[in-house]
Amino acid sequence: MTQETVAATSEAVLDREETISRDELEALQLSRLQHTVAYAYDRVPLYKRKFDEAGVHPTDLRELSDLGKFPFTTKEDLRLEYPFGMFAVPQHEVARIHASSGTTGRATVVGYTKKDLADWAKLVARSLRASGVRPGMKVHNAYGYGLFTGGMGAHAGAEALGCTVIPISGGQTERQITLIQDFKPDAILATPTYLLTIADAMMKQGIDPASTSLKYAVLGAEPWTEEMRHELETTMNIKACDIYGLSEVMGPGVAGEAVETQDGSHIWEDHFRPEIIDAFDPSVVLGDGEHGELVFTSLTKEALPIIRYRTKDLTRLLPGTARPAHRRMGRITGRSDDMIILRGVNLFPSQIEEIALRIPELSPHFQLELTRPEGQRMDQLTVKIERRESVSVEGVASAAKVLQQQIKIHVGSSCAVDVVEPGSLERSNGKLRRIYDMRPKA
Ligand code: DLL
Repeated sequence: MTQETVAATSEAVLDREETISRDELEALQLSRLQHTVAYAYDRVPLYKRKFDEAGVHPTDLRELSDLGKFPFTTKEDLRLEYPFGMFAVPQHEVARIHASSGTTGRATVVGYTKKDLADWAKLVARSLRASGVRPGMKVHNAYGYGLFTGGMGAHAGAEALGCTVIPISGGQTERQITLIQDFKPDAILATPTYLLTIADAMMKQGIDPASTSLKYAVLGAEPWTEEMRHELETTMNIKACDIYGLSEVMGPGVAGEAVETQDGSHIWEDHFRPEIIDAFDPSVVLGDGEHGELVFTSLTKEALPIIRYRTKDLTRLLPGTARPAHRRMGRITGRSDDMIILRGVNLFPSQIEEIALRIPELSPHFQLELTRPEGQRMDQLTVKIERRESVSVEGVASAAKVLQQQIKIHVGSSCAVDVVEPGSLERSNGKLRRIYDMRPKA
């Protein structure tokens, strides 16, 4: 059978939990939740202490809404319990460890039992399948391998689905292109900005990115917009879907997007119970459709059960579509700690991406610089953005003005726009840094 027939003929066989009713799913959530809070209380001293301090006991969880009585867990808790204080199983039962890079403080360490790894692989497989990937396909995995959960998490999921995995990791862009040309993968897994780097490098080599064998991309690990989806889909002639996750909750595959609807990632609610809270008043749990901070409780994890983890990701919950029982998450606007407050106006890099990509002369390569000019009390935002290769230097003067005006209209803040030469801004190998804060430290 050729690759084309694999893609065209194999109908997706869904997990039973993907097709159950909302009532059945909520009953499953309740029993798993009751088990998880009791398990965490009995096995992790931090949870026992926090529950006791808040005056709640696992037996208080009688219905799903009772979860709101339980205390939150934060990244700070994981840091304070560094390295293994939050593990609920003895070390010999921990089959794998991952960790955050720790560039902004102590690393956060997470662990998995063999069963956790199997569940994780199943959920990544489910996400990839939802996004169009099928058993038998070749999958080029450009998420970084190592302590970051992206590479190995995506790898195990693609293997579990029955794909042929090409474990290239992030970086070495020239080599990525050679292997895409030679191995002819059907799908690519990468951060959206790294896929952009690859497409860009192809064009520089005179290769049309739309001419490769790639048909699907499953992208995540950083915020991206509908405009970026459109950019990547048209440049590369692919279908691009979202995959979401975070190491503290599991890794990639907490939620995944269906290729037939492309309307946001379905949260796999048989394994995670999501809530949206008011980021400024966390005691308020918001209803579906309302914007706020996403909070997760794990329902099946053994090594690191996580209760009401504050992700800092800002989004909203929407009803399920392609998988009706599982709610979707809206696109992540940004993280509450990535929000720029510029002269009283809140701003996220994704808003700039959305606006810039609607201006044909401007490329998706941009960065935001925050400065406080000498002797001034006001902060200054400069959007540095590359012009498209096809547009002349003279042709971009008006585009810069349009960007400035559109930011003023849609975001409400004044900024400077500096259109720079193609290829002059830093490219990503994984998660791209968009914000450069050069303001003097207080
Ligand atoms: O980035 C896990 C992952 C790997 C997800 C590969 C998808 C693909 P962390 O390094 O712990 O884990 O970073 C988690 O990245 O809280 C979000 O802020 C952001 N993030 C992850 N996926 C998305 C997405 C991995 N699809 C943090 N859209 C999260 C927007 C995302 N932001």
